[in-house]
Amino acid sequence: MTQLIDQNLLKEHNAKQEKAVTSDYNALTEKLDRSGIDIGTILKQAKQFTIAVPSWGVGTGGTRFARFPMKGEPRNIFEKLDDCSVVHQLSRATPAVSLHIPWDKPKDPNELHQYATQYGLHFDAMNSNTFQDQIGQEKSYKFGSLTHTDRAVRKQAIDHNIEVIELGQKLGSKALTIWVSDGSNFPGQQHFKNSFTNYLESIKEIYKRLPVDWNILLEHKIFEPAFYSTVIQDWGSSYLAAKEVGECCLSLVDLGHHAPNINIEMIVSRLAQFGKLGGFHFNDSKYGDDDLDSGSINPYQLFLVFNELTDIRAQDPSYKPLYMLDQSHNVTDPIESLMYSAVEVQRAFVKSLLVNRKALAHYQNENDVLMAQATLKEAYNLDVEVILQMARLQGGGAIDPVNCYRVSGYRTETARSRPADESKIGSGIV
Ligand code: PSV
Ligand code: MN
Repeated sequence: MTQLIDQNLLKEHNAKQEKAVTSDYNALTEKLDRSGIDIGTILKQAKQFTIAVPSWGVGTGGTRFARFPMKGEPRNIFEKLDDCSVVHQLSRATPAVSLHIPWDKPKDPNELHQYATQYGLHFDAMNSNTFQDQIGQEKSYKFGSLTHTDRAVRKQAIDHNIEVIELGQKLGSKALTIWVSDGSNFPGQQHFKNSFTNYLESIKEIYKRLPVDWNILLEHKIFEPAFYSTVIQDWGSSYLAAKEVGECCLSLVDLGHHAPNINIEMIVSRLAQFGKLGGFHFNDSKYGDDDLDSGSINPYQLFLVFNELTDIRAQDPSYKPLYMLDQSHNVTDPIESLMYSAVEVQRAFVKSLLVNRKALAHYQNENDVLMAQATLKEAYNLDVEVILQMARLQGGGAIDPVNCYRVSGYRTETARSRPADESKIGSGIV
């Protein structure tokens, strides 16, 4: 296995903290034991937790106003995979990468597959892109793609999605995530019913070409770039479409794609109850689709989402929606943000395992409101840092991934070996 961070450096880094971690772990073992919780079972699940990183997340993001690229950022999909491998090597939580096509379209899929395999990485859901035009593209997506009024534009977008599936098959992926920005900026611009009908027809065409062991994940988003109406604006539209299209068509929840104050954990519960929750894009937000780092604004919400997922898995342990980070790292080193965020999501997951579900059910049934909310808070307030540290230590990662990464000098080295691509300085997310 190829590893870009020197193993000796990693060992030295861990050796300095191992004693303290072991002592903290023993203390937490005793504490949890008093509540009848076996820390070993929690640790095992923490070690099994994985979340995919988006290939575009290792580049510096930006807004429509500007992008401030950092030195040493990746210039192609191979360099992106190098960075993803570092995120996984130190966090041990991110063995999968989600590709965006055509941004990451390889000349030779086999070569890309092998390149990922040498790092122990595999490919998660494939993402299609019909929200921007590509050089040389015949029809424009300015007025929509899968929902366009012109059948020829819809066909071009359908063909693109089929091409993405075919590429994904060569790379070992098992899902296609479709987010379309189709919508309108003015009342009257678009016929609501016709555009949704076109969407359904288009997804059905793509679905016909879906391999039997694949899923299509429909991603909704309330607004942007369409500011008056968006065809797949909410989980209701997503659910209706997924139900209409077929069993392997599911909904995907991107945390940042909802109106402020919306109860996302309840959306999670609803979609899962009816067998339609297929995956997540994790990030955080303050105002809209801010694409801030997961858990940086509202970690309690993240915990409540996992509380629902753990509740569902208590009934069906085989249930496992796809987890992916989808963030825009505008002012941090993307590698640091991705490691930190993967750990934040893992933390929310681990805390959700500590909820006393029997007690919660009892308080809910008795309408003991205060104690019901206190039961959730009790788990949330527990400091599980040492479980996460131990999971990484035992899994061969770094006790403190960000610190270890900084000491390694990886970014200084890429800043030297990857001279800046001046053409990428404009605005935009990648
Ligand atoms: C749209 O805002 C989105 O969340 C979709 O998942 C896209 O594929 C991704 O962002 C692009 O960054
Ligand atoms: Mn997303």
